Amino acid sequence: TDPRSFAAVDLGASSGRVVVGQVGADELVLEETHRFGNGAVRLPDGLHWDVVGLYREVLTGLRLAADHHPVSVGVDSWAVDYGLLDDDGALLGVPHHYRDRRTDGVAAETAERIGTERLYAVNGMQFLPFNTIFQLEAARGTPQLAAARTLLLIPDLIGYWLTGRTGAEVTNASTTGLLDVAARAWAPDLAAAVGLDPALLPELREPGSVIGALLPETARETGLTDVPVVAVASHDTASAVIGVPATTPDFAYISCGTWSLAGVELDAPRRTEAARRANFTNELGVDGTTRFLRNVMGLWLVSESMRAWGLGPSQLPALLAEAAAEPAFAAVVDPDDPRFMAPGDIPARIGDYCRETGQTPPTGRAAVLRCVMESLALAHRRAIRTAAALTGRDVDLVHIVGGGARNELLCQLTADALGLPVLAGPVEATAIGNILVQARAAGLVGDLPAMRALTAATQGLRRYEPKGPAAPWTAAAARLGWEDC
Ligand code: ADP
Ligand code: LRH
Repeated sequence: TDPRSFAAVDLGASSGRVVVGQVGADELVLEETHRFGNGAVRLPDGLHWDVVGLYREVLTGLRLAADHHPVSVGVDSWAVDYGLLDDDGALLGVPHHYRDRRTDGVAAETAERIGTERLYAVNGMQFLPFNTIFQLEAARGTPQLAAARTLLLIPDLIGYWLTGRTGAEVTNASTTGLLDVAARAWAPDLAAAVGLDPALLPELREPGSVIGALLPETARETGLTDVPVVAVASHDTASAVIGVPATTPDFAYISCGTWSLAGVELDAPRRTEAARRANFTNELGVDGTTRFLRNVMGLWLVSESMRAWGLGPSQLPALLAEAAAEPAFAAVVDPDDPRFMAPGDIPARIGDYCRETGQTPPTGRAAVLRCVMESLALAHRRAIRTAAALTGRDVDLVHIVGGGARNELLCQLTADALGLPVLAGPVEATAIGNILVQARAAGLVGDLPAMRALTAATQGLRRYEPKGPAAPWTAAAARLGWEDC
């Protein structure tokens, strides 16, 4: 079969892009046609996403992609956030950003009320304050919810605007907390528990199914004729894990961007009491797989520090080079401390954390970055070791994909902290996963191992061997009270 092209729309929390992938028997070549910034917008009622602005960028990207004659389009984005449609299909209000504070307090209270064990037994989700189910509790009684007829997660909303078709793609639906993860079906009683009419939850669809043709006006605007929108693994992390170039069974992965999503792939959800206590999630993947992982605060700590310093992303590599020359283990923080979640002055909060834990706060930007890199490496170590212990997997290699694969210091420190080799890349694993699911729907690639073999054979990867003694990492973990790893 001749190679064919597919257009991936990948919306991350810090940037969005439209990527065209040409896929053949031994071929996977990417070309980015458009990249644009993304981030929170503060309005008087809290933090939001500019979804209409994002949609305009999507249309621009698709217009540029049209020159490459893609045979289909797929959309993925960050998880959990949603828009509401009224009876006429109009968007009700501006979707909230998951870092908005309206779930403060509400989330824990709601989990307690429903029962944390009961919740986990059904939805298998780690407790994060912004899980959709808790956002809906916080939104209970608002006029928008009263008028709403349909709830759409962000990629499904973009898909609706492109095609006029509603639905809920299942990998992303599994991040709502409203799904029975074993049945791969909505759990109407959980919806009812937060006062949500289950009728708002659209029909579930599986990756690889056709969503629909572009509406005549979107086809005209983008220059894409007879090009369907295909459901991909629309949770960006689900697509990223498809894009992990694993060729051996005992791998772990870290999808490292705004968040570090660190864990292993399982062939079924694992909802043990130990997994619940360790706050491990069971998110659904393609082909019946489960992403058994933990959220680690990730490069948000870097991008938000850069913002506080008034620096742009282009200034990061030079600052990281300076951080690499800073003294090791001067200070470490728990990146998942709730104080780091909301936008604001991250370097000042790191200073506070250090003072409270009897450490000398880092002074200077390079020292702050060094502290963040070691803290993230330590959190990676804890997440991967816990995943291994909870599943009995003898992890022998850690894949790092996403923007973090460009961060040489973090990749090396993660290898050192774990005492395991790290294979870094591809940076655009999410777009690759998006494209490969479309290519499979078109009959061009085989199963998940075949997709991964194609990625491994065609994408540039870099290997980091672990260096240095383990003792300082164990001591640093103990400083955070993490004796168990
Ligand atoms: P998301 O999809 O969550 O928006 P990405 O996977 O695109 O995130 O990763 C973005 C992050 O990658 C940035 O915040 C930055 O820390 C890191 N990054 C990007 N380019 C580089 C680079 N040249 N060197 C080091 N880190 C980089
Ligand atoms: C990463 C991600 C992650 C979710 C978070 C809200 O972009 O989708 O998997 O936990 O955003």
